[in-house]
Amino acid sequence: MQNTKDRRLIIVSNRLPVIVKKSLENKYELGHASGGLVTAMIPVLKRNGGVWIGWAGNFAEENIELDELLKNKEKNLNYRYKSVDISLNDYDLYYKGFSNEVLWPLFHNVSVYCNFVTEYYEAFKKVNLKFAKIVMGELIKNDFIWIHDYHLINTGKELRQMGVKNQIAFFLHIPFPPSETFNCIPWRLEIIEAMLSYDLIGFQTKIDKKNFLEVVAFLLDDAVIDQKEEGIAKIITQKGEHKVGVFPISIDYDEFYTQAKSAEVSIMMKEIKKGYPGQKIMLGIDRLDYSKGIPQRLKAYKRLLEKYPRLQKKIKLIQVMVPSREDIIKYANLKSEIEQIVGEINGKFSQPGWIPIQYCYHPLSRIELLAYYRASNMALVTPLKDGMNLVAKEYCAANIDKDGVLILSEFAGASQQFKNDALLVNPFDKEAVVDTMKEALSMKKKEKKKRMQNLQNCVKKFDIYWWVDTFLKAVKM
Ligand code: GDG
Repeated sequence: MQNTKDRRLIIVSNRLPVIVKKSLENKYELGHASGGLVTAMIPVLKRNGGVWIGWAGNFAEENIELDELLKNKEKNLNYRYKSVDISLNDYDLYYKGFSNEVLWPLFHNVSVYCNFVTEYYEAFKKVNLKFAKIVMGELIKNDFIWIHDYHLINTGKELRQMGVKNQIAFFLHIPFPPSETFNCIPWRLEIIEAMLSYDLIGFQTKIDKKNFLEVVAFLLDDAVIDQKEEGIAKIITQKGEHKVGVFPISIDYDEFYTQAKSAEVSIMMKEIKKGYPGQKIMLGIDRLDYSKGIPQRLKAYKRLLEKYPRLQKKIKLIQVMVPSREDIIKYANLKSEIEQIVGEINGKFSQPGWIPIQYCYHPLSRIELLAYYRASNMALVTPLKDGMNLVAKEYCAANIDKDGVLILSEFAGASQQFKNDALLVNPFDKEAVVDTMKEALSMKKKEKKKRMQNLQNCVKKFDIYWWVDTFLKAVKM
């Protein structure tokens, strides 16, 4: 078999890294999408080349001529984009419905948030078939197809049914839940069978892999599982052999580090710090999502100010929230809840010259993002559940002065790699989070430096190129 590196790579994900927007002159143009999958996959395609298939955020009914716009974006790139049109109805049922009101809460272990609607599942299968047809239109012999994330679990199965013999792998960016949670979904058997259309199924952590293997053992009587705690496990069914592995996703460390060191970022960092003289900056950066634990974090900050009143005027929480899925009611309600808590805290504690929380509800540019990372004395990465969490890794890569502390939830995938050098917290335990914030605020310079150096070494060694190489090696093993 040809080396995976020599074969053309076809990446398939729900979203493309470019997104259609209307300009002030009412013209359509392409902007940049943000999110963990995009941050991770751009360097992979930059290095390996290939085709990226996904949705550009437009609706089929808008009849936008995307090809020309995409061609312009591809200039100077060694990879191509191919867009998949989605109708308004598909968006409602497949994207908002099945992907984000069923699979997302289920996989993040909150089955009570799931709306198990049969129509959603039907639309999910229909749109996955559509993606598979677009892949077929692009496919040449020996292409390696790499499908990403929960929205497209079924695409591999559709490709197999069309007779595709190419190697197809799947990577799940979000957690895989324990058996008792997964089993709530009425279509559990079909979903598991769809996941077994792939030659390799990749997870972020050992826990996700273990959960998946337990579900397979529970649901499929005929599956033989050759399980190894470390390394690649094998599942043998009547349909064939499937590998299952753990691949903690990462970032392009060198790119983040170099950009964070640039004059542009340094100047902006100084500006930010100047805005808060004599204050230690605590930073939260998240997509708007209930999995990120933002209300819990804000309540812990409030408790910190109550428990240690001397800290008032000496600390500042900067909470950046990137708009996401606002047209889903749970997300719209969450935004209101967060804004109410921010308002309460600022209302209760503000004094002349000091407001406890600076709250931004808009995306930052990469330069601003890095400047905030560099300016802050600690990052609060406290999700209730998270596949990996790249903000934690970016914060470390950007910490040029090695004077920051990472407070990290034990329920973020990243905690598996960072358990010795980040301060791990249970985000549900408010008092423990408060005590950990206090510990971080009082940490000695030497200890901060030692911990941050270790964290940086880890992100540098296990960067996005290590991740892709390890994954591709496992495919061909
Ligand atoms: C999913 C999984 C997994 C955020 N705000 C801004 C901005 N971002 C970028 C960050 C980071 C990305 O978005 C967020 O990535 P996360 O990993 O933290 O979270 P998800 O979006 O939920 O990603 C996650 C990931 O996939 C990869 O597998 O780690 O567990 O849920 O890169 O920098 N970027 C810019 N401005 C912002 O305001 N430019």
